[in-house]
Amino acid sequence: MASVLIALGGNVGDVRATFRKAIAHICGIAQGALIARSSDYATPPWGDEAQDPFINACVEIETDLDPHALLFVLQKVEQKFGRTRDKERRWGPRTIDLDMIAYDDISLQKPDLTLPHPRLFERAFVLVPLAEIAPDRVISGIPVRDGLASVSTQGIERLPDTG
Ligand code: PH2
Ligand code: MG
Ligand code: MG
Repeated sequence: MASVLIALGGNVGDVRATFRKAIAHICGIAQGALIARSSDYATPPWGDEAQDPFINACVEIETDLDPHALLFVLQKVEQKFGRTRDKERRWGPRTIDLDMIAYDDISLQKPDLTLPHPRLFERAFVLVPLAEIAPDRVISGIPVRDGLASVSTQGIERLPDTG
């Protein structure tokens, strides 16, 4: 089984409910096991500031699917929960975005998938939830906790558990 880290983000609709359902779907379709799930965080919009705040979280799953098969699953789940890529602007509002951050220690540069995620260490909204579940994981030679220490986490707030 491969250990895969996935970042979740969204700012349209009941994002926390969407996350719960999406995680269950991912594990079901990918015949994966949910190993860890971070808290949900409210995060200031990055890239395009003229939009609502996002909610972000990260999960670790184990799966036998290869990276491209898992990418296909993530895209299917995004669509199921209302993602409409053709109508979106870059960095703009979305119901759910599912990004593969790391797949074991695999490095991959394909037009549709780069592993590890190339912009991970610029994004506090990924590093904060990721450091909650995988602080010691080394990605692109950098421990996640060190990556987190080198970004500003201003405006990011952990949301209370919904039970
Ligand atoms: N996703 C984006 C653009 N900006 N900002 C935050 N805080 N969180 C996101 O997940 C996010 C974003 C497009 O994928
Ligand atoms: Mg993204
Ligand atoms: Mg994405």
